[in-house]
This record gives sequence, structure tokens and C-alpha cells, in this order.
Amino acid sequence: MTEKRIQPLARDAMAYVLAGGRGSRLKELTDVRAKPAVYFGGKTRIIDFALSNALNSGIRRIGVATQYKAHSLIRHLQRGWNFFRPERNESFDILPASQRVSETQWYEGTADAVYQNIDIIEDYGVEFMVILAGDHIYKMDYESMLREHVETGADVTVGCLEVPRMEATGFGVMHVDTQDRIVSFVEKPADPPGMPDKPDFALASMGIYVFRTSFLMEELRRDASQPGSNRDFGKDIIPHIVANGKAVAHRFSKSCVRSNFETESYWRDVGTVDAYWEANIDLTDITPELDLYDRDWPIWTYAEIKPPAKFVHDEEGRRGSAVSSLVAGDCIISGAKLRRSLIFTGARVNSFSMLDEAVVLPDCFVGRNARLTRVVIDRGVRIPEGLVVGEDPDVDASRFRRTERGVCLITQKMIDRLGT
Ligand code: ADQ
Ligand code: ADP
Repeated sequence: MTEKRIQPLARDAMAYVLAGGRGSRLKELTDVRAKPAVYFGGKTRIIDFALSNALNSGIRRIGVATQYKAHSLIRHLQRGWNFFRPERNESFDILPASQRVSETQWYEGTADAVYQNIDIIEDYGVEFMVILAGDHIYKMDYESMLREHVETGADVTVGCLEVPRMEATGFGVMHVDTQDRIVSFVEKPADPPGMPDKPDFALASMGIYVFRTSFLMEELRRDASQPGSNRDFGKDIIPHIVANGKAVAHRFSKSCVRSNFETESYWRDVGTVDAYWEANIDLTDITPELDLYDRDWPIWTYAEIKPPAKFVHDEEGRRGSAVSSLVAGDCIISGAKLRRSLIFTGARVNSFSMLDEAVVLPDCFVGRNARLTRVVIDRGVRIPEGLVVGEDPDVDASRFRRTERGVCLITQKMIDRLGT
């Protein structure tokens, strides 16, 4: 008797990435691009993490649902993620809301962003669907989650992690029994219920779901026929399965990818300017929790071939250096000093300038004698000579978007207003 070859489940799965939400708490950073397209970590964009996780897990069919301000996102996906080959049973579909089901309908909720593409999904004939949010920074092996889904015989498996109870108001929060079966689920509760054995923590949904495709399609069709449904996973689909079927929680700690110096399982929402700034600046630590240099779990992205970063000293030969910083290609740091900063591709930083805890998105120019502390500078901004940010809270707040933690988000529009 020939033995049946054991295939990884990931090869019979499609990752479906929800990337249509705006992410309005990132303020001006998402004025022109959706949150998943926001730059992160020096070279990559936020969505590259979910996509790289899928690829590194062995998944070779990927769909990305886009809606809000999708141009920058679509351009990125087309340039960087176009290497999938149909002859190897691979596919990569960018799925903008295109009014396929009804000519008047955009995607309503997250479930609708799947429902409207049911025919495309069914055509591929994959056994499993892995639904992912495109807006989180983490490393996770979805194969372990798929395996647990099959072993427990669940209708849905929901990725979850423990968060401090009062931070759980923005999440779906669940209670589980001793077998991790979900017994209750509330979407974004004002007063999140704590865990029975750890009352100060809540078990939060990561917005990551595994289904058998046939079951998911049935559920989506059922939900679409319910008047009053929001067509949303967190609000409608998951609570319905918890009440009427078998929903199981999958602990992130079981499938997170730990590497080198990660001490705990790393997962960040980076949904606010403060969280975004902090997660980027954390990368300048000697041993950051998120290891971007891990060759076993690479984060793939689109990057143009550019010349190396260059450091040139100033006229007095004293400046022109970066310490505890990440500097991407095509940057010229000329007579400036950088500390704990993260500089994306294509920056020019000129003489006598000082950058401290600065996140500088691609193609920025910093004029001479600028002093910038705790800033996030949007793509392509020209910082005028002598600008000082981060030394006077009132002045900063009147010019830029200054956060609770004293981080200033700077856009070109704000700079233009200074001159008027
Ligand atoms: P939220 O993060 O608030 O809660 P949501 O705003 O629905 O969920 O966004 C989830 C993902 O879907 C994001 O990546 C977003 O870009 C995308 N998205 C939103 N609307 C979309 C649309 N109309 N079309 C396409 N994509 C869309 C969810 C769950 C919670 C869970 C958190 C974890 O509902 O239960 O705790 O995720 O962050
Ligand atoms: P990326 O997100 O790749 O950095 P851009 O910053 O160029 O891309 O902007 C993303 C999208 O927003 C593009 O479609 C661009 O044309 C558009 N855009 C950029 N700046 C503005 C603006 N000031 N007003 C309106 N649309 C803009």
C-alpha cells in the first residue's frame, strides 16, 4: 500500500488579507494611503508583515481586499508581490471593492469584503481560508494554527492574545473553557471582561481567523441574507458561530515566530501615532524585540535598487554620523548627527542638523542646522533650514500634530503653513 504524502495544510489554504480600512488614528499618515500601506521599519510597509507571514508559512494563494485610498497600496503590491505563478498553483489577487455582487455596493464590513469575492475564492478550490488583518506588525506561522484548526474540529479558529484589560476596548474579547473553546465573544466592549484566572488581562481577538472554505462560504451567504447585519467578522460572523457552532481560540504564543533576541511574542497594532513611533524607534535598541535581520523569517517587500547610504563629515570634520540608528539605502547624511533614529530610503540630511528619536519616511530633505527630537516625518517632506522641533511643547503643538507622549507628526502641508 502506498502511503499518502503528507502535505503541509498551508499548501491547501488561501490567505485573505483585509486591507481596506483607513486606520484613522494614524491621523495625517493615512490621509493619502490606507494603514496597511504605511511605511514601517526602514524599508517595508505594514502589510508586508502579514504577507510575509503567509509566504513563510508556505501559503501560495493570497488575496488582498482593498478599499480606502488604495492607490499607494495597490502600487506597492503590484511592484513587490507579483512573483506568484499560476502554473505552480500560486496566485496573488488584488481585490478592490468592484461592485461585483451589487452595482451599488462598496465593501460594508470585513465579512462583506470576502463575500463579494466568493466566486473568485471558490474557483481556486482551496480547503482552508486564513483571514488576516493587513495592519499589524508580527511574525506568525499560520501552519500551526491550521493544524490546530483541523485537530480540534472547530468551525472557526480565532487567533488571540492576552492584553491588559483596559486596553481591550478596541478588540473582540472572549472567554474560553479549559479546552480553549470560546464560550462568549463581545466585540469592542466598553468594559472588557477580565480572564477568570487573570482579572487584569483580557483574551483579545487578533482579527485572524481560520475556516474550512465550504463552511465560511455557507456562513457568509447566511449572514448576507440577514437584514440588519453589519457584514462584519467581529460584529456578526464570529458571535454567531460562538452561539451556534464550535469556535476555538488559538493562542498566539503557540505559533509566534521567535528569533534571536525576542523575549516574548511580538505583536503590535501600531494604530496610533505614538504606538507607530515607538515601534519604529524600538528597532534602534541593541536587542529589539522585533528582529528584522532573521534570515529564517524574512520580511519581503518592494524595494528599488538604490545606491548605499553614505555618511559625509561637515566642514569641521566633527559630524556626519549615526549611532543606534537604522539608515536605508540612497540616504546621504552629510555633516549631520543622528541618534536613535530610523531613516527610510532616499533622505538627505544636511550639515549641523541633529536628529534624535526621529522616524523619517522616504525621500525627505532636512536642511542645515535643524534640530528634530521625537518626530515622525511624512514621506517627501522638506524640512527648512534651522527648524527646531521637540524643545517647546506649545510651539510644537501650534505647528504640528503633537501627541500625548510629545511626538510630533510633520507633513509637508504643516511645513508649508509655517511660511505663510
Ligand atoms: P478592528 O481592527 O477594529 O477589529 P476593522 O476595522 O474591521 O477591525 O479592520 C480589520 C481589518 O480589515 C483591517 O486590516 C482593515 O484594514 C480591514 N478592513 C476594514 N474594513 C474593511 C472593508 N470594508 N474592506 C476591506 N477591508 C477592511 C478587528 C476585529 C476585532 C479584533 C481586532 C484585532 O473585529 O474583534 O479584536 O480586529 O485588531
Ligand atoms: P506612498 O504612500 O507610496 O508614499 P504617496 O505619498 O505618493 O504614496 O501618496 C499616495 C497616494 O496619494 C498617491 O495616489 C498620490 O498620488 C496621492 N497623493 C499624495 N499626496 C497627495 C496630496 N497632497 N493630495 C492628494 N493626493 C495625494
